[in-house]
Amino acid sequence: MTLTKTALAPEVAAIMGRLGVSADRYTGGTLAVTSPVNGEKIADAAQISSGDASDVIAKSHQAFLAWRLVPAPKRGELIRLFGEELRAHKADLGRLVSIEVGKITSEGLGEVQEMIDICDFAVGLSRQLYGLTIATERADHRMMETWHPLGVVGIISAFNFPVAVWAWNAALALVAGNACVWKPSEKTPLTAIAAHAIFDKALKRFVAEGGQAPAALSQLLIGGRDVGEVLVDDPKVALVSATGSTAMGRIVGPKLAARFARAILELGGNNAAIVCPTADLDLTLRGVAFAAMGTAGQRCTTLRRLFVHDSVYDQLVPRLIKAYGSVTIGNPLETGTLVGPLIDKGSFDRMQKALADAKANGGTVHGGDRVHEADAPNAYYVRPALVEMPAQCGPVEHETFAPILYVMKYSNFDDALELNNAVPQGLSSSIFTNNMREAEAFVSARGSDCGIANVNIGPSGAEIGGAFGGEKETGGGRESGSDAWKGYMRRATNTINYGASLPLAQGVKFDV
Ligand code: UN1
Repeated sequence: MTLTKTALAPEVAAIMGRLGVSADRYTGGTLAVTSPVNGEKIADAAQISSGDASDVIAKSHQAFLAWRLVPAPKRGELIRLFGEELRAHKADLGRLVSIEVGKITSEGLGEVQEMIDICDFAVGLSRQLYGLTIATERADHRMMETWHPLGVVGIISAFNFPVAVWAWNAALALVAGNACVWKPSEKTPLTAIAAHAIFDKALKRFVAEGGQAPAALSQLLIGGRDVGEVLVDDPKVALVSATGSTAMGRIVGPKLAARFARAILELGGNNAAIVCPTADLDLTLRGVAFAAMGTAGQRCTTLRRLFVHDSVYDQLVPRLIKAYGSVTIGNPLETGTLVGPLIDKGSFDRMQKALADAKANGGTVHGGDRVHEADAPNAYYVRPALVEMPAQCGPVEHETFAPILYVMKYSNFDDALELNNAVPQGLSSSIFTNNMREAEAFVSARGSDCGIANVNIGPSGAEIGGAFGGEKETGGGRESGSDAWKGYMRRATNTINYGASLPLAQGVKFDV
């Protein structure tokens, strides 16, 4: 390990320089940024005041009024260029994600790939913002629906996907004809500044090629909670898409509802997998290991609860415990590392508290201890924890954003289904089985109640083509693929009379 010897601040400056970001954006500001890789301070980002944030939103609204008039396929051209710029700068942005968040190299790059993928999707979508033509009961009439741009879209993103989740929202919102204002996590301003600089390159090219795009089309607010509140409360913001904890959603959701604004909420997950008697245990082992330990347990889709049939428990669980004991934990910038650091001390403390609670509830804890402390006293590396629990109780019912996998035995399939659904969260879920009846039941109406239900794949690592989101305390929002774009547009129903008489619906007579 060479954690303390890894000087990251100069590398951050070099990356920012290549992306054309001026140093005053990330030095001399009031928001200290620390890398979880070694606990080193890597930047002091400049923050915006809440008063200035209101001005940004007002400018964004002006930008929306112009952008909504640009034909959607032309709007798509801007996103095509954004995808090109992301491809050109993938290595730098991916590396910065690894430095600022502690993701291993392939996951840092994967995050940028997810941005590229959503750009490709949005470009195609820009020619497919279809409405229906609907049969009308009246002669010489036509009824149709049209989809129009909505307004200013506020995007609040979390530290764990510091740039991809913004891109999911921004790419769709922009082809839909909206303007965007982005408030990233206070823990990840650098990747936000960098990603936005890449977007600005695309915007410049678009304008240079004759495209009509206002400069304030997409804006970035680096600041604290007060700035997020401005975004949530401003009547000019038509939709807020917020990713984060359920606690955050409980504050943001009612505020938006009170002013009848739209909300897309992506909140906590507490994702489970059921391992059935017929499961391919080699595949299950790999699926569980990635879903539970990948990204150091810091995905909202991370596998947190595992229900193993008692007939295969003794074959699978000892192998899993072995994998937990041997997984490579360390510097995420080094090849071969599979588990990087937790984001900060708060995260480590919450993990230790959950493990103590699990023990108090009769759990047997494997792993979970801090590692590399001597080498990097200000960074928080942990061995992922596998906890054998006697029942689904105590900390198992809560989301702890750390690599803890609670493992429980079951003997009856319907009981396992019930346990899958018996938590307040409803994001992602999965089943490992080769029994067609179990697989189909799991994805049926009586099966998993989550927004994502997978078969023979863990709950994490979703592609952009599907709608992403979950039910219950997860918030109900959908982002990314499928028809999630409809959440970023307003629908108008139009009835057009091309005849000379005026028949009223439902046979109503009103002759004056
Ligand atoms: C998140 O953790 O905030 O399904 C999003 C996945 C990713 C997205 C996760 N594609 O793991």
